[in-house]
Amino acid sequence: MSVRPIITAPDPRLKAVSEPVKTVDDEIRRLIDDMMDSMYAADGIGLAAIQIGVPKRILVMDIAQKDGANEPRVFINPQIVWASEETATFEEGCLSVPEIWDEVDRPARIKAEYLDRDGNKKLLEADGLLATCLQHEMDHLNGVLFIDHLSKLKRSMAIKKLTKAKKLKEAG
Ligand code: K1U
Ligand code: ZN
Repeated sequence: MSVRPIITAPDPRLKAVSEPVKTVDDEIRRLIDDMMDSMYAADGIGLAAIQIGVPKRILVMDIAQKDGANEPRVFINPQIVWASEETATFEEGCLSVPEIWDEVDRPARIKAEYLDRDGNKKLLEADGLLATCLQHEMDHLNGVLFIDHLSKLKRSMAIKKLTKAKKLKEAG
C-alpha cells in the first residue's frame, strides 16, 4: 500500500470523465488501498481515483470523527438513483482545490447504488455530511469540482488563486 500524490487544480486530468470498473479484482483492491492511504495521509474525508490520476469510477470515504475508530467506505461505479427536492447547504473543501472553502447547495438526501470491494451490488440511503461528500466525490467522476457550483466570479477568483499558488510552488 502506498500514499500517492494528489493532483491539484487547474489540471486538465481533473476534468476527465472516469471510466466504469469492468471487474472488481485484486488490482482494483490494491488501487482502493492506495486511495485510502492517500486520503488518510492528506487528512481528507473522501477521495476519487482521478484525484491520484486514475480515471476509474471509484471513491473512498471516511466521515467518522477524527478521534474515533476509522470507518472506511468504498464505492465502485456509484450511481444516484433518487435525490430529494429539498436541498442542504454545506461548506465544502477539496484536496484538489487547496485552501478554498465555500458553501454549496445539493440535494439533502440521496439513494445511491454501487459495488463494494468484493463486487457486490449495494444500495445506500444518505443524508447530512455523507450525502454531501458522496455527491462531491461523484462529481469528480464526471470532471466536476465543487468550485464549478459557485458563481462565475467566485470560480474565476478561485482559479486565479490556485494558478498563483501553483506558480509559486513551481518557482520553489
Ligand atoms: O478532495 C476531496 O474530494 C475530499 C474532500 C471531501 C469533502 C469535504 C467537505 C465537504 C465535501 C467533501 C475533503 O476531504 S476536503 C478536506 C477536509 O474535509 C478536511 C481536512 C482537514 C480537516 C478537516 C476536514
Ligand atoms: Zn474533491
